[in-house]
Amino acid sequence: MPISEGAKAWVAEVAALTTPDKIVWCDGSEEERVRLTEEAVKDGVLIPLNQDKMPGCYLHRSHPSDVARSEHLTFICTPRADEAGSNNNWMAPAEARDKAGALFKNSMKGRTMYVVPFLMGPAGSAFSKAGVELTDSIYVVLNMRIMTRMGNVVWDHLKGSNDFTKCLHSLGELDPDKRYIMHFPQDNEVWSIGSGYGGNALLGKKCLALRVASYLGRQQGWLAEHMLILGVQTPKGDLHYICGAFPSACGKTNLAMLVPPKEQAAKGYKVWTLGDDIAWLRPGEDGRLWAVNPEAGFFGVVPGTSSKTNPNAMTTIAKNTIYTNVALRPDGTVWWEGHDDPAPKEALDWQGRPWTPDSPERAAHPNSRFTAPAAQCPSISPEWENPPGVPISAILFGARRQRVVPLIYQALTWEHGVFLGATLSSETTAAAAGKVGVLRRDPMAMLPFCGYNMADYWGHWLKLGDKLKSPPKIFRVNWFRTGENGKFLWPGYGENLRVLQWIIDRCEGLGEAEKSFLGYIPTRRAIDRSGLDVSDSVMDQLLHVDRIDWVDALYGQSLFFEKFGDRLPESIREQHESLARRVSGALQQFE
Ligand code: OXD
Ligand code: MN
Repeated sequence: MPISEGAKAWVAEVAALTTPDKIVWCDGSEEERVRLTEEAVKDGVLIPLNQDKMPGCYLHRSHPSDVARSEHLTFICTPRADEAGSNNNWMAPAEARDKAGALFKNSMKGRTMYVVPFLMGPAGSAFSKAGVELTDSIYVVLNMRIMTRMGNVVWDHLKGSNDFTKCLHSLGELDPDKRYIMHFPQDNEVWSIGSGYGGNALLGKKCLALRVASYLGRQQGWLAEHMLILGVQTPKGDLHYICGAFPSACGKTNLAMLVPPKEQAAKGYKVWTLGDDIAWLRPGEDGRLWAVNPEAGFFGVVPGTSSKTNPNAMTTIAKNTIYTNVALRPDGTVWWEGHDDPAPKEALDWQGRPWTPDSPERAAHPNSRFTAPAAQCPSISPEWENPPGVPISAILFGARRQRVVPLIYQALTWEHGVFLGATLSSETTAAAAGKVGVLRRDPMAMLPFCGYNMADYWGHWLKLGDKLKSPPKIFRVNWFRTGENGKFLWPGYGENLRVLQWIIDRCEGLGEAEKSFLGYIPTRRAIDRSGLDVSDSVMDQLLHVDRIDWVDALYGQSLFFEKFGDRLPESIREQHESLARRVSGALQQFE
């Protein structure tokens, strides 16, 4: 199919602004991958790893100040500020275009501008969205090749139409003071300058597939969510698909690639991976909710990944993977904190400086990443590129909470489930710039990614539920609860399947539960602990809910909801009040 005329005109317009020396139209071919990789190696952007031990793998070292998403420099530029809401930084579109436009002027002088057509979603799916990224970063091009369906497939998909998201990116000066990530959702356009970091620069991911897509989804009756998608095959052979929203770096990739523990595998449980970060959700004609993963690769956090925590990821990243900001061993292989191998006697750290186990700093950056093709994952589901997606039985909202939140509980209704999502809060991680370990509200794990007013977003969730004859059941999970000694109470990783089993039981109308003021909580024996060293008393601690803690939590929720004023949907307010009544009822029972 010929290249869309709109793309040609836009490329000419951007070239006039950014004045690159050369323009390269990417076609997605293997020959192109080889050529661009060679160029990246020649320019020092990629360092080839040991090709015998890690075929097709490369290391990239970023600028030391460009290692995470820059949320404070990320803007939603809708015509009115209230459309973006207090959850977003807002800038008027004209001002944003002026500010960023001044930085884009001549920003590609002396550089090549790559035209990267890409598809979010499987080829041939009516739900897929096309984008074109113009970038002066060869690292971005090679990552986009893994993370999206990149190349001529897009012109075939578009069939001459100009219905694509315009994604303009330049490394600029890689200066945090000259960095902006601007979204113009009403124009289906994104501008990003001054950063090469994945979440800021691979514009198909957070910018298109979450911020712009969430805005479009509201107009078109669907949801773009920060969710993994997995399938659990039960011993009976039934398949249940589950979506899970967790804030960045809270284990979505590990859960998505879960390997059943021995006991569960022997019983016949199997887990399939469909996606680890983003799900697009639509009501199907059958009244169920259907999910598609718009991405084609995984951009995962490296530290902590090992054969114990995520064996499927270890296999996935053994070849054809770009590593960013990990340590380099003398034999040309990579290492990070939490790797299977013990710390090397000597290595180069993520900035290329000599490192030994006595060095005061970490060898790999805490937000170092792998970019790997999803198709390489041993547990990839045969359904992962299914054009209509897969039907969802359950939705999980999870976050990192050392206290207060039990291992698992089930929402009473869809509305209550939306409330659980809206009140999600988590201790912060290294995936975004800022302090680690601070509690922050992160509704549906979408705080940094919702492209419009969060109150309207909750309203959209509620409305969408009305369209579902068989809505997924909604659960809150917390793998991160700690005991008095500060250690995690729940073993996590593969053992999380035991919690998924209860979830599936509940979806099938089984699974023992008690109704508490929070929702349905499993009875102590409802979670299968066969072969697992978790005592009754630890299980009780994991499932315990403390009323006083929840009086406190209710207060925090009120303060948060106040920020949304009259826009807060009535039903969310009612859920909050009804939780308050249940908590105070529970308190009175004990007085
Ligand atoms: C990611 C993130 O990279 O959420 O997925 O930061
Ligand atoms: Mn993410």
